[in-house]
Amino acid sequence: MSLSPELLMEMQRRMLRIRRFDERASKMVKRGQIPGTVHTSIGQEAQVVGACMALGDADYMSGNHRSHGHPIGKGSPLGPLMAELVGKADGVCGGKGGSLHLADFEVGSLGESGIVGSSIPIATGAALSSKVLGNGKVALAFFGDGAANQGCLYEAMNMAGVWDLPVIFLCENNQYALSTPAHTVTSGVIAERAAGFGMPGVRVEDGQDVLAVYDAVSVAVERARRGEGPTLVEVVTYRFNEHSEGLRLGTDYRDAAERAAWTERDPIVLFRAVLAARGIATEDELDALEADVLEEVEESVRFTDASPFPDPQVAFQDLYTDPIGAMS
Ligand SMILES: Cc1ncc(C[n+]2csc(CCOP(=O)(O)OP(=O)(O)O)c2C)c(N)n1
Ligand SMILES: [Mg+2]
Repeated sequence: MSLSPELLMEMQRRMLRIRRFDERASKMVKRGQIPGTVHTSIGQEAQVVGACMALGDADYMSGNHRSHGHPIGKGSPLGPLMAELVGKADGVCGGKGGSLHLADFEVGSLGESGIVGSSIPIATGAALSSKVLGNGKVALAFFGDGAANQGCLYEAMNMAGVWDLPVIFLCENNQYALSTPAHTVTSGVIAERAAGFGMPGVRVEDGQDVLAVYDAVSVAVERARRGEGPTLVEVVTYRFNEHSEGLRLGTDYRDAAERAAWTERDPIVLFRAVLAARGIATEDELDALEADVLEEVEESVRFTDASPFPDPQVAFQDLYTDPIGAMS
């Protein structure tokens, strides 16, 4: 697939945004500036950005507990996301959601939750609404290898298959659910489960290659857009950090040699080399991009610092919608 230099540079920019944003969030949570914990996508940026950028701006996406990167990949500005992590009034959800509940409807980010597997029915429902409304929008659900064993995935895949819904089931196989290796709890190959539901199943073996992910998801998006129905895409990747920051699960559940081999395959370093080798940007331009993104993240922290905590009076606002106007 031939992609414009601007698009390729934007992929690198968004991967860098995720990396620097998550590094900053990791520091802030350890200093007590962010309540609770955060789950970073460090190491998984290619898989996130490749999938998000294969979608159109108006398309839908739903995430999980490891989901700062998903709205960033979809183009969300960093300030309101960082402010949300800290619980400030200018956060993207008014400071009431925090790290586990970012939603930015402006970029089609329908939300995320700590309930493993919950992204799946949400995106499937969004795809059903697209089909009923005929608005041409595609929906993508991000979920992990652990979530791939939740029953709701198979209920959703069955329904999406029967109704040819424009949905993509995107399994981020980072090979562990907390400290549980996927091969000890997962029978067979996740992508091959698609066959049981009459839909294509694709396994991207090198999820550290943003273009490989982009290409695979683009095919699925085109199929959905043509009205031909869902696709299951499994992307093999690796998280570089702990399951969540400060969790201290120990390190013995992941072999040191395995970790070293994967950290060698840093998606941002790899793609920088591609951009340079293809003459898309000079080393100086790539350095400037990195400095620019660092400044964007610092600006998001200044935005957060300048924002107040929410007024207690708004605590009970926005808890429920008024779905059919029954209260009026
Ligand atoms: C329904 C449910 N079961 C269990 C948990 C506890 N839990 C939180 S994250 C997690 C592991 C998820 O692993 P995976 O789906 O592979 O995503 P990853 O963290 O690797 O991105 C578990 C079991 C939960 N939050 N929700
Ligand atoms: Mg996992």
